[in-house]
Amino acid sequence: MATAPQHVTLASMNRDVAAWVEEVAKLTQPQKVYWCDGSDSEFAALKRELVADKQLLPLNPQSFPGCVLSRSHPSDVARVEHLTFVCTKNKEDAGPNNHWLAPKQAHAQMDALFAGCMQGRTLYVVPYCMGPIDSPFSRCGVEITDSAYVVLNMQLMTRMGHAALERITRDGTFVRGLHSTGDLNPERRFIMHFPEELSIKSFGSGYGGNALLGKKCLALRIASVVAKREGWMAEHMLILGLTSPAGKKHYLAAAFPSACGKTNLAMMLPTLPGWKVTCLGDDIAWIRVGKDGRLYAMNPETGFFGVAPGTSQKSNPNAVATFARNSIFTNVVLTPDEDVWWEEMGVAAPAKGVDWEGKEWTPDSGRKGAHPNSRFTAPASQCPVIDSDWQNPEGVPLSAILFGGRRPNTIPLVNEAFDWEHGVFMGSSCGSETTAAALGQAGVLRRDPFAMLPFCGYNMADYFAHWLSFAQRTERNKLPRVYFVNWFRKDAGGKWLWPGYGENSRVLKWICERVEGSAKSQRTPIGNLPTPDALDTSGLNMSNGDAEALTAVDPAGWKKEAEDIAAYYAKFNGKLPAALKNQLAELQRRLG
Ligand code: O2Y
Ligand code: MN
Repeated sequence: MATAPQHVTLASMNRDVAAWVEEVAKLTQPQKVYWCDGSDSEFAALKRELVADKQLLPLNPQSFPGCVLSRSHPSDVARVEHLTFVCTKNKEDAGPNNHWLAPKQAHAQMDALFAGCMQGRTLYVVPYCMGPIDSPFSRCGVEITDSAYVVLNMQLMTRMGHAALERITRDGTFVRGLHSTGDLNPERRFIMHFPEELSIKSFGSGYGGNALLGKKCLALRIASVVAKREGWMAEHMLILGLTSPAGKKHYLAAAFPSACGKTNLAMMLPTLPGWKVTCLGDDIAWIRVGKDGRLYAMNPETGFFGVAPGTSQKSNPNAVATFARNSIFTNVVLTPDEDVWWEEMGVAAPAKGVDWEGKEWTPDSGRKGAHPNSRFTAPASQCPVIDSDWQNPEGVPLSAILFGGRRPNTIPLVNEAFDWEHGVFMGSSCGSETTAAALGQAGVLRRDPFAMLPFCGYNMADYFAHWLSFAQRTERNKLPRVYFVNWFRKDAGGKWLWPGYGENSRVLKWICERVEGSAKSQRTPIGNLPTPDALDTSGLNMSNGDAEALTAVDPAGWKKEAEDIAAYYAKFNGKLPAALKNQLAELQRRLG
């Protein structure tokens, strides 16, 4: 059969997108349809338009050149897990980890909301590519949205516009993402995923993960399903490069639940002399077996959507340099000098300012100026320690995978898995204790396997099995070593045992030396822990008692931990892989 000339194939592919746009326009009835080309001039013009319309506020061009401030609706400030659904034909496929609706019912419910919702508004067509345009491992989507703020954020966070549309035409497929802010009524807010159709419908929110459909919706929930089918992994992980004083470089990926410092670790400034961290990504990693049998990781995003409060010159100097220009700030304080400010920014609070809700604010007003989930959106290319391979179409080979969480007791500073299965067990038991600020109830342990609980687009028991399957997809000695880290241990009096931030380089050093076979460890019932002298604590002034508490096994705490994991596993109703049940039984046996 003769193949069609190139231009005909291109036109027909564009017609696929155009036909869908036409169908959506018929339903939503916008005043205008605008196709985004992704150019710098388009970005600048859109920003000017929003500033003229007072939807965005320009910041001081001397201190924050090219930056703007946005304020979201006060009811629309974070992801909404209770309103996020995975819509599969069989409920079992979505699993106990997802809210579920039958696709037919979900479409009917969403289409009723979308009917006529864009009247008087512009419908923006945003073609985008997650991953480098020239990488065979990238995946594309088209987001239709009526929010210009979303368009600007998508421009920073993805490869968006003309090149992406060309790639879609070459691929012959794309994920359809339909988004409208609607009337921002929380009663009419839903984020629905249709992994079997490769589509997403999001209504009623203009914020972050709910509205930037390339991020959590495509790159994690939809991609995790595609990855399972195709034999790769879509993970909630940062990727970093670590270079030793001797010039040896290793790449690490790390999964921590939200609010456990992924962005800080991803671009950390090591305190250990001669060690260097370079950043490839702070939130999402797509991982696959490379030609040499090692696991290769790629960041599908092009920007950072980081939490502002707590980000300071001390906690994350590289983030501060990254968002210094061409960035979007959302829900932070505006100072009288047209600078931005937030709590724990490491800068004195202004005597007065305008808070995240647009109200006059003073530091003694008794309320926070910035919303705790306020954000900066900044281009990854501006990060002073961006890795030279961050856009490598093949990704980078991983030497180690880290899991972690906020665990004030029991869990040691660092623990090495005995083998891949034990590493998968560690990932499956990942969890974090809530802080008072987060949920109003401090000290509650929320299990968040692989930090993917809100993002796994299918049954988590099948996801565990998928992770285990990598021991059969390549040679075991090619797999990365697996570690569990915990920067958040406290002593009985509630004092932090570990300084964290740049000092975490001491733990990364031990991990690299383990990978190279030079660091010492002791085999314990819970894993391989550093021997007391193996961890470099020079200059920390740490007491022997504290150092020991960080790297010792607490048998009573671990027995309780094992019971808690067993209770969590019970949620999977007999679908849990036998290998994980064995891991738990073995842990209990070793603990006696
Ligand atoms: O609250 C939101 O919508 C953003 S959530 C988010 C943003 C960037 C990176 N990670 C997360 C997350 O919740 O894991
Ligand atoms: Mn995240």
